[in-house]
Amino acid sequence: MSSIFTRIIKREIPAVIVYEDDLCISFRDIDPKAPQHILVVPKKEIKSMADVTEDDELILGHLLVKASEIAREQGISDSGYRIVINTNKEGGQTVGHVHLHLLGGRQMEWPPG
Ligand code: DGP
Repeated sequence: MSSIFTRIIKREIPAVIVYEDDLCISFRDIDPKAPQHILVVPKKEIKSMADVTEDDELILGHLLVKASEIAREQGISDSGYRIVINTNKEGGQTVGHVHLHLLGGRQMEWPPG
């Protein structure tokens, strides 16, 4: 069974897509936790950061580079933003397909909840 994010990649489920290339897709989170809340998702269906191997080095680096570019395009680069990767149950992960949250447009707090 494909993950919900793979279904977005295949256009089986609609999403507000902000970027896409051969390795990743980026779209607005359906339940935003900040004025800007964008997900950056590898097209390879890696379940979680706990499942990453050395083969994923290029993909994971790519996600971070694209998140930086998207933040610049969305105008939150200078003001600042947070990148989050929730991992497994105690990490708060709810979708079993690695994704990076790009959050911005408001002051972030530390420590996170
Ligand atoms: P996480 O809890 O870290 O696994 O984050 C999953 C995020 O995915 C959560 O913030 C809500 C978002 N999400 C779940 N289903 C959909 C969907 O169908 N479309 C979009 N755009 N976002 C989704």
